[in-house]
Amino acid sequence: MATSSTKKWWKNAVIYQIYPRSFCDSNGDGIGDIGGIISKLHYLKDLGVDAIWLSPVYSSPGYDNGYDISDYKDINPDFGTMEDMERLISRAKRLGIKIIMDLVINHTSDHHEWFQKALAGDPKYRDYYYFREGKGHGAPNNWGSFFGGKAWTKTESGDYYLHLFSKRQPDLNWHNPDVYEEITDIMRFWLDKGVAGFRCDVINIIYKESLENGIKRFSLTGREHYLNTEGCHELIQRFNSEVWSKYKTFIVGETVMVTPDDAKLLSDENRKELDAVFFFEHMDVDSRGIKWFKKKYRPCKLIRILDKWQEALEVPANYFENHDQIRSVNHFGNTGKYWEKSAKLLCGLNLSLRGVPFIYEGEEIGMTNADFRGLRDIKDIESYNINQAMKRLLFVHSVRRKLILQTTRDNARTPVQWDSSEGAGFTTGEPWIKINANKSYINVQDESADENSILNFYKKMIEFRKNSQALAEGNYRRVASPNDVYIFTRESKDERLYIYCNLTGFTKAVEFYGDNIIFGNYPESKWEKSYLKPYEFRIVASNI
Ligand code: ISL
Ligand code: CA
Repeated sequence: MATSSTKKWWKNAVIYQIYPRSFCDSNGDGIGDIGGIISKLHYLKDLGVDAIWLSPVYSSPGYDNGYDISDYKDINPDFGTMEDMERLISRAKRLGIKIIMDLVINHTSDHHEWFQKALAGDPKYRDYYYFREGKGHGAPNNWGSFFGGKAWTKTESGDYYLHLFSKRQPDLNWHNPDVYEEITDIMRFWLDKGVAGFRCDVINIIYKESLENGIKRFSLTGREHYLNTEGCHELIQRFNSEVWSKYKTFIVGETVMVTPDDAKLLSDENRKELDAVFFFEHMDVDSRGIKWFKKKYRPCKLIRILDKWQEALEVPANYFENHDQIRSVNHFGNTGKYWEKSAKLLCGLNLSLRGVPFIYEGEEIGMTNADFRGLRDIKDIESYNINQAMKRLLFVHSVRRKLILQTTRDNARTPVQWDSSEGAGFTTGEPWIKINANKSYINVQDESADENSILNFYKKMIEFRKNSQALAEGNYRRVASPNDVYIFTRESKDERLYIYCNLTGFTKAVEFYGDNIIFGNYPESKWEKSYLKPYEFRIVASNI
């Protein structure tokens, strides 16, 4: 058992994700920036967050909003300067808030100096990437890209380069020791500046074992050659022993397509790889293999998935939203009559599960999916590429429109609604992406003033979690899940809590355990012991 002095700082942390482009604009150019983040640090402090995961702010041409980095040691001028970044780190530190940077090392931008030199024929830099001759009339292999289409693009000189994402994001060759030196140097650069760790983008696919053809699949042909490879585990272990362990870091991996077994290997404390991982199974609860094709969401399935991951991992990274997913009230809750209740329920659930909870900007006020008028309002490169792919497959416009609008990542990328003014308090200029008209009633200003708002529920729930040993470090046990109701306990040495989550819009009869309702989104239900109201969340204390 770790004593309080050796205990890792992040074990009981609540982490808030900022997507800088959409958070707060300080200079009226319509793009969120570092100055905007600094201006909201007190807001975050007041909310109770311990750390910020900052989506990329590095230099970038912005084809994938910063997930295409052209200089890892500089800041995108849209977001500010290196001085602004240093100011953010030190101001946050003064408030006791840590900064976790996003680290995108599967690929760089095609504008990165390394790739430019490679294209110009410099052999040193060609070996930083995967350049290969085509086979017959086509690409070197049959791999598919995450964003639809092929994973190879032909260069002017006739050969091809590999990109698992867009053609603007060439994959780095992790077989090359120079790449290792460059990237670990970049990690040290930021850790020396005082950042507290990294969220490692698609970290479990960086090491390609071979470039052979993959088994033909409906999506992501080729993945067996790069998913969770032995070489990837070895690389992460080296990052850990040679760099991360020298600082008090928190490293969370974005690990795509992981199973609980893969995740255990990647985040087992004894293996010294990652501290925690993001899994995706619950995000895909309503998808038919490919996220663009949806099926009906069933709460009992969500419960089964969450329970499985709670059992499998000691410290899962828990989340219901991020910049790649639709808003959680649309996904798992209700945007009509039960908007407020369901947003509070999701808050309660996220913050009661075992692990490290992540809150995504705007989630704390119950922001909803975008109200785009059509495909023309969408900016995301993934949506653009999928639209092209669907066109090639002869999908008609109305179908493409429907499928893309309901799932586009831009649903989570509309500006944070700070107030009900025209620019939503986000900008005084023309926003880079459409602001949701529901800013009129979903906004920080109004919710701050309302004691019963979603925002204040978040504050209370974070505070509750902070003061509860059972929630912070207790064990987890599922009690039952009758009729789409999730009931589990969190228990520490001298505290046992029963957590009740009604994940439906109907009243549900439940068996009642414990003695005393101590927290919930229906404060008046104290006496209704055997029923849960629609989307009711309650915490019940019990004597041990
Ligand atoms: O968006 C997705 C599912 O909804 C994923 O396929 C996503 O592309 C995948 O999780 C990887 O995401 C990360 O890397 C991408 C970047 O576009 C995402 O924003 C980032 O979170 C490439 O760097
Ligand atoms: Ca700006």
